[in-house]
Amino acid sequence: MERILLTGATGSVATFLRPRLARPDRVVRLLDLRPPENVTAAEEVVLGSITDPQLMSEATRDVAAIVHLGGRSRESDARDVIEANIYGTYQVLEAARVAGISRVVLASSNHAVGYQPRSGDLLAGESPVRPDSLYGWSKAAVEACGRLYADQYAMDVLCLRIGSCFAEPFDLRSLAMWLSPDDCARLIEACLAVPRPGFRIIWGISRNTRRWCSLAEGEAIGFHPKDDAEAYAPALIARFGEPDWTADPVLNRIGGVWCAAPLGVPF
Ligand code: 15L
Repeated sequence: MERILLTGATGSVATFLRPRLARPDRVVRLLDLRPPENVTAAEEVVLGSITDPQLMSEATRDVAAIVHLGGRSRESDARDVIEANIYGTYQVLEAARVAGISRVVLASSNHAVGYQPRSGDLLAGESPVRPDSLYGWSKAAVEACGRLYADQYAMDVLCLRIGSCFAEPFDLRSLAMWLSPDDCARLIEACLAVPRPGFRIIWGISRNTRRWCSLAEGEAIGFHPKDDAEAYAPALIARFGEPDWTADPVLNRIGGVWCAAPLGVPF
């Protein structure tokens, strides 16, 4: 029986993933500050903070791999993102090392490179960090900490620059950045299955016709997304108008509206 530790288990991405990660030969251990709902017989619950080393040592017992989605998922003040995302990810990686867990999947974000202008070329998975927010900076630090553990301890650390993971695309930007819940699960399964990947940075987006980011790094580990936001384009364009990908300040950078928001202010 394979046991996977899923942090941030009550968050929206984990909620999409839980039923999709269920396998007859797998137990998913759910870690969160708040109790998850509708826990199945194939799930276990650990309540507490990823920043608590004692709790992390219990949570990582008999675990084969960690999918780390916990921490802040939006802009917040500096102390908050440093504690939850940077220190929290360090504790996850350190607990993994101590427990002998060699595979960790880290939720990074498109906001680690949010200031990258959209161009004709698809943005590579490992494009240089260019955060658009304190949150984006914390995700750049998450990636750097993952690289440190991969280099120093030969761990397999896969950082996912997740786009917009929602049930459906909901605005013009998400025609490019959508990650469907099914493709998100495909991405996690590929990260868990690929033999000895070392350190990777991979875009978490679907096979969107209007995508700005490369799928090559994902395909290299066996992630073959199937969904395409284009199916929603007619309705979204009817609602919001034809996208202007070059002049519109929300649409000409990867991070969209996050680039124009004040730093450290939750929105
Ligand atoms: C993220 O990183 C956030 O966690 C999520 O809430 C969305 O805002 C997403 O990026 C996005 O860019 O749509």
